[in-house]
Amino acid sequence: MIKNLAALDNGPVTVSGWVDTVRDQKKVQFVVLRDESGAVQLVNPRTTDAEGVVVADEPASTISTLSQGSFVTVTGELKHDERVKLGGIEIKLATLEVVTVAIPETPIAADSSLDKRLDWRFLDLRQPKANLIFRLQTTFEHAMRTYWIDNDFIELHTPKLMASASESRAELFEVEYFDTKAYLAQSPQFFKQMAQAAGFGKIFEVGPAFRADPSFTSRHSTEFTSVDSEISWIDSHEDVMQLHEELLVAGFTAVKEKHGEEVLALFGVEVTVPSTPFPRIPLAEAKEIVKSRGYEVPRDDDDMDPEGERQIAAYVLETFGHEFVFLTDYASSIRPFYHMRHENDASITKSYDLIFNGTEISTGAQREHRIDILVEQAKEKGVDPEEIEGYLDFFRYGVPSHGGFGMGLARVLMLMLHQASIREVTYLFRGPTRLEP
Ligand code: AMO
Repeated sequence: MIKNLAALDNGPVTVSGWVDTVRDQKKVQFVVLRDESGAVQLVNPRTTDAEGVVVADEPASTISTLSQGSFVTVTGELKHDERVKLGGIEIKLATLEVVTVAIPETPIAADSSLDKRLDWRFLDLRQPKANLIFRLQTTFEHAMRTYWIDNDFIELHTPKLMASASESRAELFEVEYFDTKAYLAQSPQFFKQMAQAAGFGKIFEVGPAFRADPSFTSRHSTEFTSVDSEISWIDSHEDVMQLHEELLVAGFTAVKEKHGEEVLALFGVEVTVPSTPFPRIPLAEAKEIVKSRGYEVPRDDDDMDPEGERQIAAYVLETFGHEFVFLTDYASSIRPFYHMRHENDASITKSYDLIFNGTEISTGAQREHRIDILVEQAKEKGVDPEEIEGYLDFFRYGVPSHGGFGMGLARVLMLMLHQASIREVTYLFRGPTRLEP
């Protein structure tokens, strides 16, 4: 790989990569060769005859015809030279083999529309910024996984084909399943709770989730990677929030250490490891705060709308200097039946949404584990207990107090890197009109 060349001594090398630029000068040719690890300058002094006239020999003739993006393998002499701007090394060419000639007309350019770039995603992903996004994602996931494993969590892989909905029926993908119907999992919700009935205690899953959401917002996709965790023996949703904080601190610390400088250089963004505890504000109070800032909340009895989320985030940043805020105690009327309600006020739930840089990245809650109350809450929400018999059975055999959260991985990356759309940070985006590539 190109990045390993810097550590080698002067001498013969072989390297492959994509042609980035060609400077075809009279006496010398320069080629910048790139791979995912970096770039190196190739130099080819032209051969001249006795009268000083340039001779058309190899590899000079081939270099003159190279199109950008062609994939080549070269051999030559590596030389360390501080004067070379690109990494202080260059390769004096001996041979150049063209493996693939790129089609000269590149279908996308830096100013192409996002949609066009997504059509040609494999070319789009060659940009160093895109490459960094997915290396960063790997680091972030790895750090979370290390946290879970160090803390004795069990990793689950739950089925994505289900017999019933786990969240709102409105966003459900139905698929033919032999002579019956199946649904794509919107969340591992029921299965991660089942693990508590099974006595697993602490679990996590990073896997796909599907939502038949027809909207074209910058933060929704029809398939996304959901980061889920669920724990038993909790006193309240406060325990879930603490787990969530520790996990994010682990993830952000690793990202800052490994990629902080690159993120600053390529995205102009400083990665900040959040301090704990994150601010916590009950939803009703948050609405009063944004109203006092002059923002008209569309509905008092509904979720915080996207502009409200931005307003409360701005308030939290100004007041506490924090990029995260837990909005807690959502009204029971706008939460799923499985959220536990407060003992002294059943109109509010022991739940939260986590807002990061002005957008929701997660929902979490303590779950209702008492079967009678759970059935009542399901009926009240219009969920037919017969349809979720299998789920309700968990609670007929005793489940400890428990809670957990689901977090959209791409949302975290989008907000961490100040990207305008989830499409930029999703390897292959899926939306209402996009099923390819
Ligand atoms: P919720 O429906 O709020 O909660 O989803 C949890 C988180 O998943 C992400 N998310 C999405 N990301 C991209 N595109 C979408 N269409 C999309 N929908 C959701 C968001 C969101 O905050 N079962 C509960 C979680 C729990 O209580 O454990 C659930 O799914 O980041």
